Amino acid sequence: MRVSKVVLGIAGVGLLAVGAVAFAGRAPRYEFVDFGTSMTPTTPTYRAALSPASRATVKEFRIPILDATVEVAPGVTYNGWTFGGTVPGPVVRVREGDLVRIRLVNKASMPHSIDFHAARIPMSRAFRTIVPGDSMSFEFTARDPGAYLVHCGTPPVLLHLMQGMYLPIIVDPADGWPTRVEKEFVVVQSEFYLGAGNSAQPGQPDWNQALAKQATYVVFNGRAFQYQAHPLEVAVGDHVRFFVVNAGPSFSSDFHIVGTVFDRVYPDGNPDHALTGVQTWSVPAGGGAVFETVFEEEGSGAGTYAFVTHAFADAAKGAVGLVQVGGVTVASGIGH
Ligand SMILES: [Cu+2]
Repeated sequence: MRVSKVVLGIAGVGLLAVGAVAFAGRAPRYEFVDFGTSMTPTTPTYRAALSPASRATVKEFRIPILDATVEVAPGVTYNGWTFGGTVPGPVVRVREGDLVRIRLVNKASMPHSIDFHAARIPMSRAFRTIVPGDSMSFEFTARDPGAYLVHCGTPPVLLHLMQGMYLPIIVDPADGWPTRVEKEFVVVQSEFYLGAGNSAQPGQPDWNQALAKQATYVVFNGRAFQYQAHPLEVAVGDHVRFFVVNAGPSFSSDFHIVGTVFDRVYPDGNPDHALTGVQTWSVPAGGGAVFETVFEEEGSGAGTYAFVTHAFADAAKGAVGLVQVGGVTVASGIGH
């Protein structure tokens, strides 16, 4: 996770930067991340590689809502509505038991809101709509480990989702994940519905196309085909964990990696839901799951692998990427 401003629990440091800094012995306790002062990199790709959650037990996130022109396919721009200026918005990563504080600031031109699927909290209070120029704060304890969707819930929700208002939140289990991995990636699937128009201008939403579920693009992390040109990179022998969150608004993601089998899938991202030996698992719109596999020498070793939604009409519209194992050259003519 990109952290633009972290308050570390070093004695004598940080007290001036933010109020309410707390310490547990010498351990850092409070972290403040401002998604308004640094954006998630989206060039050449939205950054899919994840960093661990910090050890802070109180994590505060300032999330600005911004109108932004985003690139949804190579050379195709779109007038989106965003959390933090990118689609998807930034990754929020916390640990089970953490107190999560959200400060939402509406710097856009429309009323918006934010809905955390990982929160147990009255929606009437935390997920209410705020007008441009307004802000709001709420907090919740992350009680349920998993991979969750966060999205704008302002009606019509379909419109706010197809405009790009979503981000993933990962809640790591209190005792950590049951298995060790060398690499972690986040993959958020979503759809875009662009009406026909002047291709030189940023795209606009097509409401009727969205109602008819006729997506123009189905994408991973906001842009069609981006990880074909720039594959995710892992080493031979790496155990890899994928956090797959499906923002929809309307399609399932039938997540599959060509050339391997998932050792474990955790529906909802909860280790209590463990499945073993899985080829494809469907992540519903508004859902998430964790997928684990290993790219080991005696099996799925050095080479190139495709990750897709196995609903291939959707993969053909952009929801396909590559994993490059072992630094080999990406083969031409890959059939996915
Ligand atoms: Cu919105």
